[in-house]
Amino acid sequence: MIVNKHCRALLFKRLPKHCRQLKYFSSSSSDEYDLVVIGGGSGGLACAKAASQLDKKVAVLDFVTPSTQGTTWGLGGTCVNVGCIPKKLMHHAALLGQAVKDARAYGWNVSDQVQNDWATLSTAVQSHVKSLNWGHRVQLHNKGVEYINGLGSFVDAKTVKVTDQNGKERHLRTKHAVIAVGVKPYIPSEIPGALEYAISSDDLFWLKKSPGKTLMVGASYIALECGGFLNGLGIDTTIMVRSRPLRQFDQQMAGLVADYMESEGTRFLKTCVPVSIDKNREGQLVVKYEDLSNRQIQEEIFDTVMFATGRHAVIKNINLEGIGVKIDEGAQKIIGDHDNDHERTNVPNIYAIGDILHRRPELTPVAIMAGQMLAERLFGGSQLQMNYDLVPTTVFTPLEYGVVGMSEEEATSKYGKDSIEVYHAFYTPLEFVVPQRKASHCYIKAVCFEDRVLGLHLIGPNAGEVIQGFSVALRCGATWSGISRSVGIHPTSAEEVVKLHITKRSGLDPTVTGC
Ligand code: FAD
Ligand code: NA7
Repeated sequence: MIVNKHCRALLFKRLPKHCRQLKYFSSSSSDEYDLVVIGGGSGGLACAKAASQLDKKVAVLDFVTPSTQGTTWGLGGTCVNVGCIPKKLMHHAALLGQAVKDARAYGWNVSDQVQNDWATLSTAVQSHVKSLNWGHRVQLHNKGVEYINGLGSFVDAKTVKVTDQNGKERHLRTKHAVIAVGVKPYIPSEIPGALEYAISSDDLFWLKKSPGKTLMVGASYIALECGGFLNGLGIDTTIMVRSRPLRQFDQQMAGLVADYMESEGTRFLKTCVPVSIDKNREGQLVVKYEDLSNRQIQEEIFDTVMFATGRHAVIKNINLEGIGVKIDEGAQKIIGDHDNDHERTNVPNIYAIGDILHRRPELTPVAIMAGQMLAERLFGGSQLQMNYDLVPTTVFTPLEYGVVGMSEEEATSKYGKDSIEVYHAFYTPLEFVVPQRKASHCYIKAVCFEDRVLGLHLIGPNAGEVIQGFSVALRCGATWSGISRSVGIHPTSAEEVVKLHITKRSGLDPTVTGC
């Protein structure tokens, strides 16, 4: 591990006593490894730990290149530092704001002046993230993985060069290498002022001050989630949509998610794109944007502009070309699936996992499971391959959208409109009734082909919790008749799934009434 003397002493002091007695930060005696993992995020850490548990000599390299605004963070990768974890905590903070409003109707004496304090929230979120950074270090140590805080690149297929932040180099010889370098936010550099003045999700969670009036550019899940919680925290939020929201998801569900956000006060600038960003004398951002429907250019002032315009791979600096690892030129991602192994590249001892692997879902549990299964295949005699089908996910917008399986569009294009059956319902979560919250966007649909459930979609509170259970059922082969003969748990939103009985084809009103 590369740390300066001062840091080493500091870190050592903060360790629990039993750990201090061990030779905690020793570097390895020789630089020959069974496995070197480049990238200490969700996938890389999981793979490194699993390999080490199988008694292999493992090193994991992690290096955070600062964001365009100079934000940097600790060990653990995107999910821990600038992704799932801070995002879900801020989403929860916004939900609490809604809960406080609802509480009045339930008899709580709550002031009308309830406000969120960004500094308190972000400090709490950051301190949790830092505890996770530390936890990862301790876990690596306990599992015997060598952590090296340096940038990895290939010298040849069996040699990885690590460069630390002071430019000091070290060469590691390894039997196997795993590339788990993830992807980074993409900000279109052709928009004048974008790189200079705009932030990305890499910065948002680390802002010390409230972002103030915010423009969110992009309309996929990161834009909607971040825009959703900002608005829920009481921040003036505008989302700029180039084509349509959540383009990669079921479009009926996407429409409901965005409509609900709009009805709750998030402003949507539809079919618009930014043209330029400039800073005025007061330090605010002057955004020129084009309305694509009438080609008119407009101008508006914001305190913060955030781009959530996709995430791109940054792999130029690891010398894949030099060692002949094939990438998809368009996506700049690594192509796997060699020799019937999903994560194997065309170079036999080199593998890729997580977001950097071409055509795989960019999700933490996917990266973790792929990493663990790879280690078990490499060193534990397993032959099991990661199954990338039926991966569930949730968009943590103010009304959450949980999904597993196909969208209605995908099912229609694969099986034909007449062959699929869509069961659906608009339902009212019981907790919405007392505060008279609008429930017109709480919706469930199951997309079926014969007795197979191809896709299950749910919009409503705790959608992620609900869909996780159903995704297990689908993975275990649950059929539509099996689900609809299951007994519900009353009164829950999840029971509405097992109660679905109205088909779209029937044209009957799908609104649930009564118990
Ligand atoms: P990462 O976690 O990105 O880790 C890669 C690591 O490698 C990084 O630390 C990087 O700095 C390091 N690195 C890069 N190059 C080098 C190099 N040459 N040498 C050394 N180190 C290097 N997923 C979910 O499942 N649920 C969610 O709710 C969710 N929310 C998200 C919200 C946001 C805002 C974002 C941005 C992402 C979210 N994701 C979510 C996606 C999730 O974070 C990623 O899918 C996951 O982190 C991918 O893991 P990984 O191991 O492939 O890469
Ligand atoms: P996505 O899913 O790639 O979506 C990018 C969004 O940004 C999408 O709404 C795009 O609109 C929009 N976009 C892209 N470029 C521009 C420009 N130049 N101007 C305006 N709008 C633009 O990115 P996310 O960051 O949300 O998610 C990253 C990944 O994480 C995603 O691939 C998931 O699989 C996991 P469009 O729809 O193309 O018109």
